[in-house]
Amino acid sequence: MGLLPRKRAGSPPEPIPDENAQRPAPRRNRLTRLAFFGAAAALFLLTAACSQGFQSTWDPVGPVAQKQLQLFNVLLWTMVAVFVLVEGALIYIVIRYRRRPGQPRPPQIHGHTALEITWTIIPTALILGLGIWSVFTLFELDQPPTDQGEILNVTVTGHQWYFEFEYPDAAGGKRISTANELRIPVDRPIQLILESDDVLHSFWVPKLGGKVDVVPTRQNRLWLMADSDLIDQPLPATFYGQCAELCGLAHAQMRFRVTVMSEVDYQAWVQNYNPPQALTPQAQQGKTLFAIHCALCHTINGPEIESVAKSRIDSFLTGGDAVAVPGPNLTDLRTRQTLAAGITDLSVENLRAWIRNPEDIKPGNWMSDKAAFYTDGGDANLTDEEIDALIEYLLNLR
Ligand code: HEC
Ligand SMILES: [Cu+2]
Repeated sequence: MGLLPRKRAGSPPEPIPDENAQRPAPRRNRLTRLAFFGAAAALFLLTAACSQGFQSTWDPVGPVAQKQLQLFNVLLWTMVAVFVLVEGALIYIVIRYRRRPGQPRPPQIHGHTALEITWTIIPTALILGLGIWSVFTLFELDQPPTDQGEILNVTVTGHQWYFEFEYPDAAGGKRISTANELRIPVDRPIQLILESDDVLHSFWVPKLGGKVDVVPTRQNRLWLMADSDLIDQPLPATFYGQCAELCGLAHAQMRFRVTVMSEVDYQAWVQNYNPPQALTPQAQQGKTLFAIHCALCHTINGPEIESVAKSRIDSFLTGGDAVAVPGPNLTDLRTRQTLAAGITDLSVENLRAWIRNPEDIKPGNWMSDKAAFYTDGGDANLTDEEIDALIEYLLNLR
């Protein structure tokens, strides 16, 4: 550090007027400062606690999230090193070469060719290196591996405010459509095609990978894989996802789950999707009510015929008064853990509360807004018996 105060020929110290010499030192309020540092420390601890959570990127369970974490770690620690070096040098120099009372002002020097070159070259090299590595990682994660099991395609559609998952080729050509809970087999690459039929959303499962924007009129791609070596809990294991792009009133309530299953369990789920139903008389009544009140927006009998799905979406997009809103597919509702994009657990009680008045559970949802049996955000125009019959039908209780 002996370089800095060196006096260079031809550049005598420039006198700088000392403006602050006469001013009294400002009084600092110790309490305010203490409160500030206290608040900062509390905030730090609070955010540090978040890293232990269900949506932690520090605990990857698949190769994509793992690669992303690696890149993040390298970027983070390089920058920490730069920060410590630069700030350390700064603090050292400020203290070492400060103006001391009774001594002449230290010489002011401007420009030192060797130093200027050094601190231009080092950051340039760092940024180039990190930038190139980032781009390589991007390319590396672009395509799913072809040598690690059969790739499973899933189309993800973002809706206000839930995600829909379609499996065009789940098994033996069987089509499957579900919502809010994505089921995937372990140790197989999953190729996700991301679409939206209303506004921008963003698909993110912190422990598996992401986030990729879900953009209307576009198809984005993202692949994921759940690695059994990294999952330290028995299967089926659930991981938490979240829409990561502000998409409207209930954006923060737009959660989803990814259930990682063994291949055998996954195939069994595929086989049991939309089973033949033997309905009790009550469920039969529920079926009739469903056709009258709910079928406008929901499907309960397997994936929807594409033209019907399209007309539903078109009517949603072409005007505020359109009644048909694409609602979650309810075919496999009884196999899910949660209701309305992870807001509450799926139970008869919660389902009853949801149908009675969804606004109480998820403010801003389109069901209370558009379904004819809710007038002005109030309770449903349905009797208790009718709601019970609907629940019996939805959960297919026997
Ligand atoms: C105007 C369209 C519309 C009608 C009619 C409608 N719903 Fe919905 N429903 C929705 C939408 C949209 C959602 C998604 C709400 C959200 O999560 O933001 C939804 C969500 C649900 C859910 C939660 C689904 C899940 O995956 O967790 C259930 C259950 C449900 N509706 C049942 C019904 C029943 C039963 C009826 C008939 C009595 C009905 N809905 C009528 C639009 C509708
Ligand atoms: Cu969203």
